[in-house]
Amino acid sequence: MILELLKADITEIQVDAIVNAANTSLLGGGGVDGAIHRKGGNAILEECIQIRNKQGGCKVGEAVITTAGNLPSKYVIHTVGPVWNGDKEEKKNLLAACYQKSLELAVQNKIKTIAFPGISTGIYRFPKDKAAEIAIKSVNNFDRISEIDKVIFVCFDDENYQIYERLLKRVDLE
Ligand code: AR6
Repeated sequence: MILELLKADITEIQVDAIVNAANTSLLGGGGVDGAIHRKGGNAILEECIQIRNKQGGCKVGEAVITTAGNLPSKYVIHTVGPVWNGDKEEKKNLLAACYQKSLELAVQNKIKTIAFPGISTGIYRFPKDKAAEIAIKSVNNFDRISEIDKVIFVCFDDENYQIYERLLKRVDLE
């Protein structure tokens, strides 16, 4: 598995699946969620509504999959990150679960290349350094990671990019 770091808009990345930092409603919102629904078009929202009708949205720490509409990727994996408040240990575990559940869905759908944004590090205010550490560890610890060819961490802001750059050089996170 190759780990890559990019400073980019995730809606422009050509991979099998991009991951969306969604909310429990699955109906879209701001941040990366807004960008994905805007550029991906109505097909994504329609599939999200179908999932909502079937299972009532998506819980924090869980993930669901749709096709990617007009985006260059094939799929969008929507996961719901935790809001950074209350029990911080619980929130860290929930963020790790977002990466784990997204990767499980990827493997189930034979996805070989996947791009993650910094889940919860925007509107949900999770500290970026802690979130990046959890993201890297969760990917490295995923038990079926050998079935994935490439994981890309896509950073939108300089701060996140620099944090990932520093952490990815550290061997003790592997
Ligand atoms: N490409 C890549 N990363 C992006 C992009 C983009 N186009 N746009 C933003 N980011 P956020 P959250 C980064 O707020 O904190 C929504 O309203 C951004 O810099 O999108 O999980 C949902 O509906 C940040 O590092 O997601 C939820 O209600 C990261 O993506 C709520 O926000 C995540 O920021 C979720 O909040």
